[in-house]
Amino acid sequence: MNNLENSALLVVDLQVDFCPHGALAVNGGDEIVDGINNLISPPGKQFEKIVLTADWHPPSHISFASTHNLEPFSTKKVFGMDVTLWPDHCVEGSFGAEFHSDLKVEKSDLVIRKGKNLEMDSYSAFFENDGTTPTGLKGYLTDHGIQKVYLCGLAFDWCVFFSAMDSIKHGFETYVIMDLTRSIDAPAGYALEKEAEMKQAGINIIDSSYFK
Ligand code: VGL
Ligand code: ZN
Repeated sequence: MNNLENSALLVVDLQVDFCPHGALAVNGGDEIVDGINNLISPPGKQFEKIVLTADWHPPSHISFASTHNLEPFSTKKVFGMDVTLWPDHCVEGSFGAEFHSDLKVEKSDLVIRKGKNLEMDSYSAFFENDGTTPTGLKGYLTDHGIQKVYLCGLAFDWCVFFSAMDSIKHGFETYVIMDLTRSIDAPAGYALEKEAEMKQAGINIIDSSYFK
């Protein structure tokens, strides 16, 4: 096992709505749960901190297509910015907002809920989409001396991508565990572009075999 001192595992949005049959289902979203559980409670050395994020929106959230009477996956200018509109998903307190029932939630140190602001989405686990409103995750990690962040979860090309980009931008050595993520990939090829951007930014793309 690699040295996991000063390392945190960030499990992004492993929720019912992002798994098959969910409101914003990501292909194969449920296939990564066992592998993530193996990292959450391995027999040997463990991550210093395990953080789960939950996408958590109020009803009529600005990111919902239904709020604007538009089609899911269309875009709209909101306060001068093009935003992607989604099916209603991860509504606060709903079944779809719950973590996948097999996820070892009990082993986690912190749960960050994001996207709670009615007027602004938050793809990143660190900052809302204005890039400046903090979720508190950065403070938590630095308070605990975390230097390395390992990301997995859903979706690779949205919330994992933005979280990883913020992680490296704020000085954490950053790793994305590729086989423990899945992509929305709409339009096709989008996920590959995001992967290239991450590599360009200095993010390490690894596989869970790295921890063997
Ligand atoms: C996500 C779209 C909308 C994600 C969340 O978790 O990747 N994507 N909300
Ligand atoms: Zn969302």
